[in-house]
Amino acid sequence: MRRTYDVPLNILIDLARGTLEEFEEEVVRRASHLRGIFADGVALERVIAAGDPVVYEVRSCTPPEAAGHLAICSSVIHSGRVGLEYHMTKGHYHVNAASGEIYICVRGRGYVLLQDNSGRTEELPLSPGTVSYVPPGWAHRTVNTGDSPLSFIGVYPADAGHDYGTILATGMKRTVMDDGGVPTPVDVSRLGLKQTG
Ligand code: S6P
Ligand code: ZN
Repeated sequence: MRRTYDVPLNILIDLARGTLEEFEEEVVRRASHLRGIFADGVALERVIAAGDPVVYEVRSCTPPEAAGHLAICSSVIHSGRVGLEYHMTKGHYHVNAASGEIYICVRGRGYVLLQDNSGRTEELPLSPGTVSYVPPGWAHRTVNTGDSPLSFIGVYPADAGHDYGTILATGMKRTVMDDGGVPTPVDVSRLGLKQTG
């Protein structure tokens, strides 16, 4: 039965996996959905040709997209690399710029990369138990730098909306690269590669 979210309710999380057990929507993003996201477009095409792996999966509870309601989602980013970068999400601003978000990391290691439209950037390390606060107006992208899945729960205003176009058009300033075996936040320009897509 579809939940209407007009009465109090519990939603179960599988704490071993870091995923919602009950949800209304699921999105699966493969490498081929992520053209234009990674700095090394040639490396991305190689990954797609080698089997087009699932990079991340998002499960969402979808209360009405109205002021006052809160949306809840779980994200699992599988371990993997594209060139010198690690598997990561598309990244987005919220359409309603007054909407922040919190991420509660359940499993794995990584970073949430943030930037605002005045040029400020921030990288917050993720590990089980970190609660990352995304203020209104900050774009956010999540990167799995470990050898196992990175899982986190997100909570945000249900009427936030998702703007992917701005990040696709402008890119994000910062990424995380494998620098001699150490996941290191760097300016994307440091990679000196062309994106495709
Ligand atoms: C939603 C929240 C997350 C992301 C998910 C995938 O506001 O930030 O649920 O949607 O981690 O990232 P993206 O950038 O593909 O939506
Ligand atoms: Zn968000």
